[in-house]
Amino acid sequence: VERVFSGVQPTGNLHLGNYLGAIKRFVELQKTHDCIYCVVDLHAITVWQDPEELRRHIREVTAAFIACGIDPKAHIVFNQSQVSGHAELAWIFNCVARMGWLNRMTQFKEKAGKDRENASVGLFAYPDLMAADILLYRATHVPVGEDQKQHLELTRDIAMKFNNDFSASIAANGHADGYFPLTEPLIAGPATRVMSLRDGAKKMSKSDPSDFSRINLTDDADAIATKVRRAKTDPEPLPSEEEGLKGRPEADNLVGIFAALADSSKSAVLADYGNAQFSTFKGALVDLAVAKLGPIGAEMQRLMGDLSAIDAILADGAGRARVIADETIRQVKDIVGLVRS
Ligand code: AQP
Repeated sequence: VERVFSGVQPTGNLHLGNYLGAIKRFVELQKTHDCIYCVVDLHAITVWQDPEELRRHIREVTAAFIACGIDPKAHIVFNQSQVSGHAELAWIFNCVARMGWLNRMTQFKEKAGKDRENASVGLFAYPDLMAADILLYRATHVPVGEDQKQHLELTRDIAMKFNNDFSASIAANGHADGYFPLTEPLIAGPATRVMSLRDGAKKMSKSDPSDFSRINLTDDADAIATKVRRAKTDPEPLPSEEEGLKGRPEADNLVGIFAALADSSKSAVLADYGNAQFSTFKGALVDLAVAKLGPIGAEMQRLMGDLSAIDAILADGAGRARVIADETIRQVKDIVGLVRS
C-alpha cells in the first residue's frame, strides 16, 4: 500500500511557497493515497519559539490544512509532539546516521549561519527527526518543495543503513527484507521552489524579515494586490516561450506561480501572456491569486474562531497516528534488541 506522509512547521506565516510547493499537493494526493499530514511542532522548537505564539501557530497550520481541502476524517491530521514515537525513533536514527552525513546538510548551514557553535543540537539533528517522522509510518511517498530534497535523500540513507545493520535481526523477527521502505520524494509541477517577490535568487520563506517578500495565506485582497504590483521584475515584456525565462529569475518565478495557481504549465501561461507587459500580467496574477487564496484565508479565520474544534481534530488524528506508530516502535525495539514488556 502506498502511503503519503508530509509535515509543515508551525513557525509563523504560511505563504504561497508552502501552499504551492506542499499543501496544494497534499490535497491532490488524498484522491489516490492514504495520507498522514503532520504539524511538526518538535521541528519548530529547534529554534526558540515563544510558547503562546507556538500554540497559536500549531492551530493555524491545522486550520490551513483544513481550509485548503484536507479531509481530517478520511486521512490523518495531527501534531507531532502528541505521538511519542517520533522522538523515540529519532533517537534510534541519531545512532544510525553518521556525523559526516549531517555535516553535509545545506539547510543546517543556512539556518545556523556563521554562529554554528551556538546552534541547538536539535537543529543539527533535525534531518534524523524528519526521517523518523516519515519512516515511523513506513511512508512510501513524501510531497515536499525542492528545498527538502537533500533531507529526503538522507532519509533513504538512514533506511538503507538500518536495513543493512540489522538485516539478520529483521529476518529473525519475521519481516521481509528491507524493513523500512526507500521513500520517494514527490517534487513536481511549476512551483517546487517559489522565490521571494523581492529577490529572485532567494526562496520565499516564513522567516524573511520583509513581509513584501511573500504572499501569506491570510493576506487579504489589498495586501495581495500591493505585494504582486511591487514584486521585482525586469524591464522586458514576457517571452512567448519557456526558454526565454532563462536568466530572468523574477519573471520565471511569477510565471511559475501563475501556472501553479491556474493548474496549468509555464508554457501554457506564456502562450497567453507572451509579449505582454508586466503591468498586464501582474493584474491577471492578482485576480487569480485573490480568487484562489481569498476563500482559504477566510476559512482559516473562521476555523480559528473555534480552537476547541481544532484541538479535537488534532487529538483524533494523534490517536489514529499512534496506532500505526506504536506498532512500528514495538517492531523496531525488537529488531534493535531493546527489551520491552
Ligand atoms: N519557497 C518555497 N517554495 C516551494 N515549497 C516551499 N516550502 C517551503 N518554502 C517553499 C515547502 O513547504 C513545506 C513546509 O515547509 P516548512 O514550514 O516545514 O519548512 P521550511 O522549508 O523551512 O519553510 P520556510 O517557509 O522556508 O520557513 P523558514 O523561513 O522558517 O525556513 C515543505 O515541503 C517545504 O519544502
